[in-house]
Amino acid sequence: MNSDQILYDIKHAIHAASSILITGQDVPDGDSLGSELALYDMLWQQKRHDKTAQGVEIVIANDAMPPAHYGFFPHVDIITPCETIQARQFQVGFVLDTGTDRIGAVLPVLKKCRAIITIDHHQSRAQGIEQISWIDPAICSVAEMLYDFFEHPGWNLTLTPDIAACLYGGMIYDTGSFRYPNTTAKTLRIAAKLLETGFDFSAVAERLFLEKPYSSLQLLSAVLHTLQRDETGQIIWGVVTQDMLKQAQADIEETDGIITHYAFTQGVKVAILFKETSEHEIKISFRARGAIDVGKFAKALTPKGGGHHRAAGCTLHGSLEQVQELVLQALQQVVTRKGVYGAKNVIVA
Ligand SMILES: [Mn+2]
Repeated sequence: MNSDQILYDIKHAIHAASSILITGQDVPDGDSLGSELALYDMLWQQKRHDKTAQGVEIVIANDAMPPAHYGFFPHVDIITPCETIQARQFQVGFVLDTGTDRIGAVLPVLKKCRAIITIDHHQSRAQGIEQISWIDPAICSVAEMLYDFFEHPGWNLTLTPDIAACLYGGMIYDTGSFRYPNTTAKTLRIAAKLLETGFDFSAVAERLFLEKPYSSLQLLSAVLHTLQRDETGQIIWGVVTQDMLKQAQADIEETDGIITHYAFTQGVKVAILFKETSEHEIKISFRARGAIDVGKFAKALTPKGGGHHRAAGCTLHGSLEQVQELVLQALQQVVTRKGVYGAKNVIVA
């Protein structure tokens, strides 16, 4: 089904709905959050235009509340804590920027919805319970996908500066400020349209990428001290332990973006950050340059892993040492193109 028809279907699905849930990644990133907030305003606009807004409730809820550094997004305070909606029922549920397998404690609430709609640009998320899914891995961000609603004949929407700020935040988050190869000419044309609304785009970029609490810099410094490379210099990795977080007085969310500080080291094909989220749970981020598809690699490690060709992640259980050894050995096979690990093929791009 083409996106033109899907947008009509989505409009039809929300028309009669008097309660709508919007969710996304368990811990929302810049694209997930910006897209949720933009969609919230868009749905209200459409419902008001259609005169079906009377008595309607629209709720945004994620497994975790947005990390504090996203506090600059317009109306971010409307987000509802997940605990408070557990007993609730919504008619329509949107899942943005992830699959239904990555929304944590919102899943039981979502499952009660009469219609589930996914809008996503990841390649490898589990699907199955949606009535409508619009998945396009060729598009850089869900924020960019949402812009299509503004140009669609079935929708009557006005691009406000607040919506533009949310979409712009999502787009620059997922394209590294239009530097990654997922950026297209269309991405930049959309960004230009967003800028025309007059929102303070340099403030959005500053708050997303530059401004950091002192604790984040302490943590960054500690992680850079843990960096190691394999013999070939093609794999680089760093670690975050619970002790390091305590020492830096930092939250786990403050690890966001640290990997980009070393992912572009000369000669490196894959960068990894191992994060000890609890004693036996290690969250792993991957960044790749070149042919290796870390999205496929993460999924080969564990079915819940995945992401994009160049940026992906997964969670494994075990001690930091065990998980590091397993991942590094598997990746070594891929980098040296031997290509197999254990009984299972680990994908070579
Ligand atoms: Mn995204």
